[in-house]
Amino acid sequence: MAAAAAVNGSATGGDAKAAFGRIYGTLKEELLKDPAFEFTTESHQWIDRMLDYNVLGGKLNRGLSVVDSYKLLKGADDLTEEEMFLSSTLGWCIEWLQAFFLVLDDIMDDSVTRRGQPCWYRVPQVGFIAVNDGIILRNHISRMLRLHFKKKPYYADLLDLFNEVEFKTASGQMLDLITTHEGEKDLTKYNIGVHRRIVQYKTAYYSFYLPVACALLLSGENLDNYGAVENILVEMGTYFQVQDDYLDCYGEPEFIGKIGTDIEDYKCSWLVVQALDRADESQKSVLFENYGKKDPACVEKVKNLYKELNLEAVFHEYESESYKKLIAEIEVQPSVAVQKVLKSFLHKIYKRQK
Ligand code: GPP
Ligand code: MG
Ligand code: MG
Ligand code: MG
Repeated sequence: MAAAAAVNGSATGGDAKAAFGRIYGTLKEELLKDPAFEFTTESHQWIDRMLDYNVLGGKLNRGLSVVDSYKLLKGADDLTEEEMFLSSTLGWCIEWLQAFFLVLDDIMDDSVTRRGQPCWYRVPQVGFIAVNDGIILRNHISRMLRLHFKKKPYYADLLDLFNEVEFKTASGQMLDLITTHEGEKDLTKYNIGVHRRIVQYKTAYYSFYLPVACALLLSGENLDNYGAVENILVEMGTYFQVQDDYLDCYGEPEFIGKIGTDIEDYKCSWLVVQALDRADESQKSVLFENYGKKDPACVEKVKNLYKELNLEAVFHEYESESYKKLIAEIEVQPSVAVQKVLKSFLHKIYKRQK
């Protein structure tokens, strides 16, 4: 494979993150030479800048997890150059998917910053072109899969996996958005069941199930045999989105790279659900009057109520309970390699600060 030969250095040992990073350069170069499109200088520069701006700058947890999971399933730290290239390419496909979702999510959530810089649609000269860039990012995934996996026996399963996960995510995003719709705004509808449904679909499948499912397909496994693993990963993803909801309010914007908007956006956040559960009548009326308003004084009143209800402590309790439950579920899995994959993923996110 031409591209595999272009990977610098050995894929075995060494700095896995650096090797993963080098493969980004190879994939970008291939996309910028895509024979299906005749690039002008301007379009070449646009895509180059758009990719660096939106695909890079994150934690790369999802992408690197494909490589890590594949190594654990194989039971060896040493991958051949081709295995390293293919697992990294699938990892980057997930990072591209994440970039696609984030570019569009930031428009829908009216967000300001992402990964420490203005959201792409807020960059002068970008604006609504960001919508088309999102579509391009999504199509790049199909291009990369076609170029590197078309001859593989699991190609159809890979395409099906990405399609299914994308559908679930867009459906979760729809649930997230329609609960906040003008005319539908009703805090009494928010409860832990509604929250769970939203986050399971909008976050858990693409962030947790997808990386492990990619590693399983690459290892020649049939995903139909991994229903229990899927359930655990969806649980883990639910916990991850609760952390995201917590950090939206309590994370330092300079540190997490984004400014929270959940209170202003009337989101069915885990925090508001916990507040509704614990509030007395007068505290509830503070929520009804102030939740979902852009006015910073209203946002402050909601945050003060969260403090009064001690939601930080409620979250820390939830966090350690979730961890214990997940570990218990993982430890009854029959395959030790699968247990390692799941534990490694959990340890990447437990008590994360960003
Ligand atoms: C995270 O929600 C969910 C997504 C990024 C999925 C978006 C799906 C689309 C089909 C566009 P979030 O709004 O809480 O994330 P963040 O806090 O990072 O903005
Ligand atoms: Mg958002
Ligand atoms: Mg959102
Ligand atoms: Mg969020």
